[in-house]
Amino acid sequence: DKLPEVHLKEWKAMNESKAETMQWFKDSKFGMFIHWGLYSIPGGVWDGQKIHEMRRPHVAEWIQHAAEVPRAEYAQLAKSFNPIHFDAEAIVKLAKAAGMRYLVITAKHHDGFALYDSRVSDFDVMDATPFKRDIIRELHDACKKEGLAFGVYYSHNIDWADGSDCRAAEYKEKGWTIENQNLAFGANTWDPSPNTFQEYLDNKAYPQVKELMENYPDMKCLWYDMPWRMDAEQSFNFYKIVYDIQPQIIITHRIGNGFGDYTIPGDNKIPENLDDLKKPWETVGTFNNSWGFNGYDQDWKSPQEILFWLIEIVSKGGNYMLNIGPTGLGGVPTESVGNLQAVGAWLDVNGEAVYGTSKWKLTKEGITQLSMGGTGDREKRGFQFDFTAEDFWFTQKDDSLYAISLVPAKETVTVKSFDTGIGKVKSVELLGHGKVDFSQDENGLT
Ligand code: FHN
Repeated sequence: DKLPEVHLKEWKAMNESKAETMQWFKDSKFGMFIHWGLYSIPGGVWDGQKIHEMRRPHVAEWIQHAAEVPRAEYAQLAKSFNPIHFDAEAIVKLAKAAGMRYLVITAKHHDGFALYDSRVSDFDVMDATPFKRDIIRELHDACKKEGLAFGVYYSHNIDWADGSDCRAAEYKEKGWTIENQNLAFGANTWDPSPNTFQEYLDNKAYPQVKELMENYPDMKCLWYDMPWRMDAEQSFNFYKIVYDIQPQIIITHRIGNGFGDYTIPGDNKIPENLDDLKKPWETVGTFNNSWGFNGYDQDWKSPQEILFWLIEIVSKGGNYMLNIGPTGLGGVPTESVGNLQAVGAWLDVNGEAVYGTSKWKLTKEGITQLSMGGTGDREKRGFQFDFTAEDFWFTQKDDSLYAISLVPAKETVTVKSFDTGIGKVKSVELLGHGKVDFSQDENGLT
């Protein structure tokens, strides 16, 4: 309702071209998110100070903001960006081994640095670094070769190098401060760029998104983030640029102003009230407590915890996109590698109960673990693996119902929700094992 009628009509028509990708998205369930950029070099520490000792959010890709690093000083990092361990194919193979069906990487994060060859900015991997390899191209091509779906993240609003910082004067006038994060969240007020916001959009953000669309064909999704300060016209433009070149791409609702094809309930957030979610959705999650590489954070999610997040989300009908943060040298932290492989081994056996499923009338039985949220705040995660073999999550597909347990059963188990009320069960199979004997009565399926 904030848009002229003509845009609304156009937008609705645009949605129609996305049906196939939308179905692909709903079936895929598990993806890899990659936050990688110049901030991966300091890895959460600036001048000996840890990001947790600075202001929130305590995530390493926010180091420039947290330490109020002047733009020119931060840009110096590019000179030492030489990630010799980066191997696009190895990353793509890791995602596949983990059972992930798609990959989304930060083409440009809030620091404004592009991981690809941009004609409209010198602050990119080709012009500003000794590495001079187009990271987006390499990952795009490796995904194509390996048959993994590909998408990019683009910070359309916040750009500490050239962009949203320019509104500092406006914030000051309104009495907003950096501490009042709801209002001035993400603004570069310490060393504002001379651009106006419109100049940034016209000369950098819109052209860069266009370049991404032209240079990397057959993408599945575009991950816009943090729409604060976008007006409806601007959000619509970001939507249209993508549509005009790659109409099949689906877009996160974080584009702003109600546009977007799918919803992100929150970072590390599993939604409670599913009725609020009008669109297909995806929870994105950190592996430890940061998106960008944090050299001192060893709080890695175990394979069990990752499976908990995945199954809890899938039972509610959503997708889980789990993040890795490669180091400044391009390597993937060992814990991420090992834990992802373990998750993949579980999915090799049990994937049928995950991919291509939808939510059943009940999401789970016996499980008391509550949903959780919070990035950078371990205390809010509060995960404990205290499930039993009779705690189940449910999914469904065609005429099959799936009961998923994360604890192997030693002898018999009863799924109470599969009592005679659901109709007569014809056969029961233990995935990875084959048919098993069962009985069904008013107390459940045993
Ligand atoms: O500020 C960013 C953050 O660095 C990270 O990219 C996450 C991922 O969803 N999104 C933003 C906060 O919502």
